[in-house]
Amino acid sequence: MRKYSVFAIAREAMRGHKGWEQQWTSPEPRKDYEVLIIGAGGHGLATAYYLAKEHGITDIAVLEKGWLGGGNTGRNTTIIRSNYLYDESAGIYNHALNLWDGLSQDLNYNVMYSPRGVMMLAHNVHDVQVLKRHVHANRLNGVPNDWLTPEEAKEFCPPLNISKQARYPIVGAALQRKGGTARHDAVAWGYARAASARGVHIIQNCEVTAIRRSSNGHVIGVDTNRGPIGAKKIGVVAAGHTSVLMEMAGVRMPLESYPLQALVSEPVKPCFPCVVMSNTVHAYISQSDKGELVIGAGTDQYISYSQTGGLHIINHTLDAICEMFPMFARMKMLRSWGGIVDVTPDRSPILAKTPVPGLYVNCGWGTGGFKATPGSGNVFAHTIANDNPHPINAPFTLERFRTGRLIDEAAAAAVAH
Ligand code: FAD
Ligand code: PYC
Repeated sequence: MRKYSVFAIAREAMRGHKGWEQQWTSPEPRKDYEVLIIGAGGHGLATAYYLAKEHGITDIAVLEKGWLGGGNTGRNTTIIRSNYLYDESAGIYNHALNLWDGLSQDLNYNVMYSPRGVMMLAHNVHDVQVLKRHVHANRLNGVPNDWLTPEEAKEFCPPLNISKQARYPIVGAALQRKGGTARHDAVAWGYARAASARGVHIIQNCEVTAIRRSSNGHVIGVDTNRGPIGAKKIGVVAAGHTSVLMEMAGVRMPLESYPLQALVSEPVKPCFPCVVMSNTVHAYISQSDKGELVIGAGTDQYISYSQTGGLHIINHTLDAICEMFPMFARMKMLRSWGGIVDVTPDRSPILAKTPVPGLYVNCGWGTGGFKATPGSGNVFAHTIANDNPHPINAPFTLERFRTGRLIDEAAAAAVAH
């Protein structure tokens, strides 16, 4: 694979950009692989990349029913932070944050990670207590998080309305300065390109319709709309459709799938310097490098596999945005869309072996898995390669819903509560 560099850009500029290669190859599926990953979202592609890079396993196919990155990876509002409550979460989300730091260099692909600060607003005494508890817990785990007065919050984010007459008054805020955003498509494309360069097969338009097992229960492969494909190990990384796939192997998952929506405005000049989230009123906002305001809502209140949500949900979010940032009241919204998020009872993910030998699952990221993409792929690759979890994902088992050893992140999961 040719390296992207300033010299490559200059060379291509001189010859009309005719020499660029395909970013990843699209091979026909082989009969058998050592590892199959189901789902070419960020987590599945990152898993394949780290399997190849860190564990020397390159006989891998990533099977995707649609197009690469077309699931939640390409539909999210790209917020990155690690300000969760429990030690286990600090472990995994900080592992991801550390990897975001050098990801563009590692992949030789600009993922546009922008640590511009994520500020979470408190509107009432309960919010203050919850957010301060998070600030203290984060600091104990070495995760810098600052408590701000309303005036300090406004200084950090000038468009914020801190009037005491506001319908949602701001009474304080928690600020993780190292939080921010990255370009979601670039994350999927960067991992796909780097995995493909190491020999991984990325097979799009290939829907898995069955998971096949031998008489002793071990996985032996899958059926797809492009024929059967054999494998020694299978990783299911299918976000909102995880339950459907796991059912094919006879495993019932503790997951509910909900629509979650987002929308973008017409582009405007840079005016919004950070990311702001208000969990109480279900609204979050940042500005993309193109200038669009990127706005997200809460989950719909009903379970569904339809990638669209209720209009009243985004209406409520826009009401809240206009209340908190009155200067946006006359902006026009350009596009809205939905994704299907996979929510666990404790709002923490599952990255684990399963009761089926050779079958592994990475799911339950719900409304908040984009931020975890590099860390999740990294430790899930370890789990598949060693048939044993990495110490960082060891607590995120499937069994915890039987034993009761939950990691309850409902408050930190922000929109998934
Ligand atoms: P996906 O990207 O969904 O990939 C799973 C893939 O599996 C899909 O491409 C799908 O087509 C494929 N698949 C499913 N079934 C099959 C099958 N039978 N055969 C083959 N392939 C199959 N997280 C954050 O951290 N920050 C945010 O700001 C944020 N905002 C969000 C906003 C919205 C509107 C949504 C919907 C989500 C948001 N999230 C956010 C959550 C985040 O997007 C997800 O947790 C994350 O992208 C999940 O990545 P993934 O790779 O596991 O899943
Ligand atoms: O988990 O940070 C998050 C998030 C923001 C918007 C949706 N999820």
